[in-house]
Amino acid sequence: MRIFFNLFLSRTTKHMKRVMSIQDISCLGKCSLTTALPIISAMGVETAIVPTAVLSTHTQFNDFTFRDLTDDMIPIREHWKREGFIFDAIYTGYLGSEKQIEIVSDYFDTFKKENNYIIVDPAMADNGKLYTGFTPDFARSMAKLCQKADIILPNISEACFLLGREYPGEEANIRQVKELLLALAQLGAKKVVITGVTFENNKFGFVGYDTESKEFFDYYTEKIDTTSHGTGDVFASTFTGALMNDFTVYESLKIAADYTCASIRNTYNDPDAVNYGVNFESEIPYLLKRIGK
Ligand code: PXL
Repeated sequence: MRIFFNLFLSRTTKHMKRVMSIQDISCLGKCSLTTALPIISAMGVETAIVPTAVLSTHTQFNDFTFRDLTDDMIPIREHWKREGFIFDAIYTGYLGSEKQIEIVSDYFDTFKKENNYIIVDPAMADNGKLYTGFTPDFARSMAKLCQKADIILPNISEACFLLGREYPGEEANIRQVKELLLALAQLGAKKVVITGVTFENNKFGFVGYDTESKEFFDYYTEKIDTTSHGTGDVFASTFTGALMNDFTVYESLKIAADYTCASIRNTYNDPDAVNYGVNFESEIPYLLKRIGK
């Protein structure tokens, strides 16, 4: 009877996936871990976190505080290794220093498995400019980290800094974007995706390249005429959550694009919206419907 019951259970309940997310906590500002945790958890996926720093706000504000947690990163890894924890994905975002990138690279070596995903969002630049505190050397270290990823998710600015290239502007044409993708593929990740690209006819979306099939892929949503912070983190978190819900990489990217667009639209239509992040919270019911939950 017990065996029968267990067999029945194993067919009806799927094992809960576990993601490790390594990035900072910006206490106020709706980005990095305060975006990844709610989105991935809402999608039904356990989210273990490695906080790399605690900031009073993200770095688009003036006078933010910054407590560096580098010294905690190695002991956390060692403890998790001793416990034998297994992760279905490791998703990294904003990292505070070259030293932290080195430690994250060791996390990848420790926790990489045959069938888990390493997702690197090299969150470090926007509109052709590196975020406060970052240097071209930091971007070069980030490029080395990308080598170990299954999927990288830079925007156009980040792609250019990873490659040490001139920034062509957010309205780069498709030929320029494809050329950037082929150069990014040389860094070593299996799939490379440039997010937040804008083309004529109000198109806004992503273009990617799969180094195994040697194929490009893309997808666009409506372009909403506003500037928004934190959308890269909403996109990467949703992508990770969708992948953990067994959608393909391409489907997961489309779900991420649709939810990011819905969050931007909601913010645009909200007269009381804050300008330091998007209303992703209000669109969580839409996201769950979109993934069939
Ligand atoms: O959303 C990217 C991000 C994450 N973390 C911190 C940031 C930013 C963007 O500015 O400053 C601390």
